[in-house]
This record gives sequence, C-alpha cells and structure tokens, in this order.
Amino acid sequence: MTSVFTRIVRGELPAFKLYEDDLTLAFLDINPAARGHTLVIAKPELPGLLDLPPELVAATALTTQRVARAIVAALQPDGFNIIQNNGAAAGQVVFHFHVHIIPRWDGDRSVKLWRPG
Ligand code: IU
Repeated sequence: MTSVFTRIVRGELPAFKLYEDDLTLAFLDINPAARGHTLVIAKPELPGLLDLPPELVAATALTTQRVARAIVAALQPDGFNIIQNNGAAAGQVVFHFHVHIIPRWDGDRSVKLWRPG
C-alpha cells in the first residue's frame, strides 16, 4: 500500500517542504502540536526505526539535526522535542518512518505532546 508520505514524496499530495535530499524529506506537519512542528521522513516506505538500514538511520538523524537547527534559527523557540513513534500502541498513525520536531516555548505546557490517533 502506498503511504500518504510516499504520495508527498512523489508530489501527488501537497506539503510545505523545508528540506529535501536523495534519502530524506522534511515538511510541516498538517496538524501541528506547536508552531513549526515538522516531520522528517525517510523517503523509502519503511514503517519504523527497526526497519531502517544504517544509512537511513544516519541520513534521517542528520536531516533532523539540520532542520532543527534551521527551525531554532527561524523561530527562536526556547527548546524543542524530538519524538519518533513506533507502533499503534505508541501512537503511530502513519506507518512510514518519520521523526517529529516540535518547537517549544517557555510557558507552553499546554502543548499536548502525544495525542493518540
Ligand atoms: P504519528 O507519529 O504517526 O502519530 O504521526 C503522524 C503525523 O503525521 C501526525 O502528526 C499528523 O498530523 C501528520 N500528518 C501530516 O502531516 N500529513 C498528512 O497528510 C497526514 C498526517 I494523514
């Protein structure tokens, strides 16, 4: 089955893209938990962290750092969360590997970091 993120990679669905290279893509989350909430995906359609070959673990980690650095420079949050859900029990909804970057500001304790479904 083709995931919604594969369709974004192929350009079949729109997304606000922040960064792209051969192996990874970063775009704004459609239902953000906070301003600047971004997803970094591995382009190949693999469900979770344990399915990734080493080169994709490395590539997605590097893209996550690069994009987080750009978000910090642009939005100047006081911090940020990196979240990566594996399995429905953990709140994963899209079974195509992705890392969440969620900017945080002092006093924003109302941000719900994980909302199942
Ligand atoms: P999760 O880790 O699988 O639970 O996160 C999936 C995320 O994908 C969630 O934050 C959604 O808002 C987001 N998303 C999206 O950005 N664009 C989409 O078309 C779909 C989900 I479907």
